[in-house]
Amino acid sequence: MIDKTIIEASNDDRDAGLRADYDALGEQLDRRGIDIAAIKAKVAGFGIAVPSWGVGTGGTRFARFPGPGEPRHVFDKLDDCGVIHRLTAATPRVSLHIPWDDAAPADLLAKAEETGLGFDAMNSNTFSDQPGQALSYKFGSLSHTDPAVRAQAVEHNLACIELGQAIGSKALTVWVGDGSNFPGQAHFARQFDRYLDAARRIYAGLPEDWRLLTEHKMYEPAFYSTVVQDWGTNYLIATELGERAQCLVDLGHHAPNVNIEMIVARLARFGKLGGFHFNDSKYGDDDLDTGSIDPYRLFLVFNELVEADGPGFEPMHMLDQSHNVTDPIESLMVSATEVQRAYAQALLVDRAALAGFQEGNDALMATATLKRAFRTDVEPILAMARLEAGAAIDPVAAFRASGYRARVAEARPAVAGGSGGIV
Ligand SMILES: [Mn+2]
Repeated sequence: MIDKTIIEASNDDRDAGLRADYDALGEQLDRRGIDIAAIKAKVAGFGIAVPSWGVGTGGTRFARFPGPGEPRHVFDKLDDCGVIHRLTAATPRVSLHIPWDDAAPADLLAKAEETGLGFDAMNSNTFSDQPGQALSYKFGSLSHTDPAVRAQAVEHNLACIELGQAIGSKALTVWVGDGSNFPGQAHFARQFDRYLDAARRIYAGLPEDWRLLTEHKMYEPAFYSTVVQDWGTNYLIATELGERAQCLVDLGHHAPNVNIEMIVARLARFGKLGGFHFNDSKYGDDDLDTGSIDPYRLFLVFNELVEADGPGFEPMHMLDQSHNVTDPIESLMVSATEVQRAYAQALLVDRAALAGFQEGNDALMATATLKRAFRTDVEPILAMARLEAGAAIDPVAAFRASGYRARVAEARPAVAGGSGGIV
């Protein structure tokens, strides 16, 4: 995939500079009572899952402009995901989407072994119709008025669990597009009751060591009302279903300016924070690259995660974004790094000082305490963690030097643009 000598040559050019920067940062942190090696060890152990659908070029409902070497199937996708992990050492797992990635478990496991990857949460799809499907999801899936459609959607989710079990996954993520486009179209209470009833049947099929993560989204594809529209409804679902049901927070699935870090703190406090889909946005569910618009918000989310950390607190972390104008591999590498950066910055927060300022109502110093951590350039920590793991100091530079994209473009025929983005 990526020749070892390419990474080594790329790192040789940057090694001395990195060590000087790392030592300087280490001295600075030492004066603040922080052990840089401890932070680096935590960053090195922090993995972010890559979505299989993220390595293909995304799009909007207007158009899609594919790049060269688009993955043709799940095995090409795993190759690309393997490259991302090889160069960043930050993305050890892939999240599959069924039926897009459906394949024989033995073949998936063999490819995972070859690419050095494992499998994260399984994702079901009842928001679009598949070829040969008996009943349509046009008017909903788990909350559909027709019990036969609901049964079909439940069966699909159970099949996702079955495949996931065979490949070592431990969670099922469910997002439905169910909702309504007109006032009066759906009866809110009855529709939600139908959803809960169907979700209970999925939960009943969940293995003991699995979690069911439900993902809320404010709007789209339903534009008047959405069945699982916000964290409040999501919390109700997780509470109704049981202990192994938790909420998944996709950063893009909220109204603009919503205080997501506070939602994170609330869900964490009550044991219902199951995981994340990281991305960034300016206006809505933009699915822009993580940290590209508001890195401070990402940091504030991680500040709450570090604050809530303790025994049994194990939210899952995955990227979920659409790469419309960049090479998806490059975007995913940069985004995984941005997640690690926010985590490292959050680890630098002086929590004792912050608690003191909070108790003393010193708003200015409390916020300055956060800003001090956020302003610290932790890049040498991230880069050193990569170097020590045999990955690249500069993943994008090494990727471009490798010629991987041009190589796979020869093997993978160009695909037509078409329409249809990624949700
Ligand atoms: Mn998502």
